[in-house]
Amino acid sequence: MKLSTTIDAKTWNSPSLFIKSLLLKNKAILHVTRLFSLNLIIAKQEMTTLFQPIMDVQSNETFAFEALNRPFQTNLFKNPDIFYEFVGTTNRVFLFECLCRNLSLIRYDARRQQMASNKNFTLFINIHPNILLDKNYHSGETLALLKSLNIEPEQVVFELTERSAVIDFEEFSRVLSHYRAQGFRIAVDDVGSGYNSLKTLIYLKPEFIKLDRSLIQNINDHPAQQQLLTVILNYAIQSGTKVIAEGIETNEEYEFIQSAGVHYAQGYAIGRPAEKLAHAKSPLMP
Ligand SMILES: [Ca+2]
Repeated sequence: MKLSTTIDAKTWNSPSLFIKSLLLKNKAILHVTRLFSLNLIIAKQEMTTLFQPIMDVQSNETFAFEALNRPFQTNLFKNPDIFYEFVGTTNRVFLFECLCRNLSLIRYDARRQQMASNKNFTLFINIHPNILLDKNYHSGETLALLKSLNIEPEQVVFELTERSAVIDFEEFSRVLSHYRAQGFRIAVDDVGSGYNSLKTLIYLKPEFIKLDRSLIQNINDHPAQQQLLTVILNYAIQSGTKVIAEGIETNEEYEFIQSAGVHYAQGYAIGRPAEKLAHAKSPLMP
């Protein structure tokens, strides 16, 4: 974004043009300040990594953790969504994603060493679909890091959000098969929140479907959400895909998805994101 420092005569004489030009200037200043802040965050690795448990609904055991990377508190980004949206508009996406992936793996390894039972859980890592398409990402860097941490690729699931548009599905599914050949698995995130869910699922054939919170919220009271869940579950069962219900916050939601046959659950009622690896707990257990 180019930052102009002069205001011409025409703009001075028109109040609305003047205000518009001031707003544009403020926007440009905010962008540059945020970019500076992002560069610092990357350089100093100022990110906290939290782990939220995912529970096997049938056995009530912790099945996996999702790694969530959050920037240290900063006034420039009110919440992580605003931060991540901003990162997506910059040319630092690749660098930033690589940092987050490395932090997630290294910190996961450190935390599991601290557990009494050093169990090898599955680890879900959020990743921007475009990163997997980037030629530079094809290097064996991830595999080398995993090897040094003694984590098998089979334990890692790349979680792709469908909010980021996948334009060329055929090219993308070819790239995914490259990662699958190395042992990685794929989850599609936020299913049920957008319009391209079914297309995404059919082309990408993920091993896991993560149902969006908007589909789960008060599902016990909403027949339309229940019907959509049935459609997705039937598809999942036929295609050998496992379904994870995200955003479980009440006992009623949990009971409903359990009796519907959903495989896994995640949400505040099961376990909040935490710096340590804290086990999932069924909300129905005392
Ligand atoms: Ca996610």
